[in-house]
Amino acid sequence: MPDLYNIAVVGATGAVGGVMLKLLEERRFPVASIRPLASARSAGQSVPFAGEEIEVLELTHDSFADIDIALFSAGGARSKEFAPAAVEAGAVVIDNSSAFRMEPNVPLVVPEVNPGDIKWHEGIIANPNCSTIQMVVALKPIYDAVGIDRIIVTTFQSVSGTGKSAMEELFSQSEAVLESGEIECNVYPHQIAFNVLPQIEHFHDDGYTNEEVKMINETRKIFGDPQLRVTATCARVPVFTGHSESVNIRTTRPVSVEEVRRLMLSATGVTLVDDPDNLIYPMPIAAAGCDDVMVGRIRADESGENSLNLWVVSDNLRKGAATNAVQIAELLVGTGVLE
Ligand code: 25A
Ligand code: L14
Repeated sequence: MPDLYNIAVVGATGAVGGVMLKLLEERRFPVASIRPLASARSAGQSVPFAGEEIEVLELTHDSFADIDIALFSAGGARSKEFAPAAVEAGAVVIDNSSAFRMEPNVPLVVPEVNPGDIKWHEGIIANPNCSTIQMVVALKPIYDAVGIDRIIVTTFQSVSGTGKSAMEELFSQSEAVLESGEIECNVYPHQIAFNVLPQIEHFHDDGYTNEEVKMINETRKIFGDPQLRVTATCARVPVFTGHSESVNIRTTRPVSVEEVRRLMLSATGVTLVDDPDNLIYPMPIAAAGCDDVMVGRIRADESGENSLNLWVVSDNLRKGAATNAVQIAELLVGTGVLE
């Protein structure tokens, strides 16, 4: 096994790709070389890495010679087209898009929850949806210690999940509202500034949005529990970074709020932020820039048997995307699965 690895970042000029580069540096990943890849539009620009400016190259089928690990975050269509070429060239792909997540031969991994699943990869490991990741990190300790048989989740998702263009849209619409200017909608179907949209991605025939369907299916796959009852409502809110979630669970045996708090305190990747007397609870502006998932507002739901409510917040560009992908790369390297 080499000591240092050649890493490609596909979508290096995007919102998630930029954080991936930052995290490889921040977490001192054993990097031999970095190859930032993006569309022809961005080729020739440079991105910062470890005090240097590295030139962005155009993504082609020949981009992956000598690459050990390729981190993809340029949308599903690019992953479908280029991930097979990366695998063919001998790289392991960690894919942040939804392209391969539900493929039976592709592990869908959250290191705090199902690290062992990376072992059966055949070249591609999928990084789950941002909203799914933060929810399963928070629920894993309860799932293991107590058992969960039903999850009802409502999300309040920031615009950075859609990419830089959506962040620009929230900014320019906010300015337009405050200055009585013209509102332009290019990324979302309706105004997002000073509004809430109960739609993330397209609608399926049953009335659920694609984001809701992904949360349901991915949660079952990550827990390895196809019978788990899950329902989701996903909404977009005018927040730049950090997704919030109201999570209601029914456990398989009674559990006290105190016991859940203890589980959260000892869980990896979770910070308990739950002090209502001092008005302390998780919020996106506090979670942005952190790798942990913040959990608070833990309380019994007396309307149902063995039921609880939690409020879960995390930085969607970090744990929801780039941090999780880099942690998968660390697992690959640390456990020798790369060989
Ligand atoms: O297809 P999906 O799966 O639904 O994903 C859609 C988008 O969601 C983001 C990501 O946006 C993706 O493009 N995304 C995906 N998974 C995510 C996750 N888990 C996620 N976001 C959060 N969590 P993004 O803005 O973060 O990243 C876009 C990156 O993809 C590169 N890219 C796009 N097309 C490409 C390509 N790379 C190679 N080949 C292609 N054909 C893109 O690079 C960026 O790195 P870029 O060079 O195309 O864009 C550089 C800058 O240009 C701006 N821009 C984007 N589109 C246009 C544009 N400018 C002009 N015209 C455009 N049409 C952007 O601001 C970008 O930063
Ligand atoms: O990775 O917030 O499946 O618009 C697709 C929708 C990422 C977030 C995924 C959004 C998501 C994105």
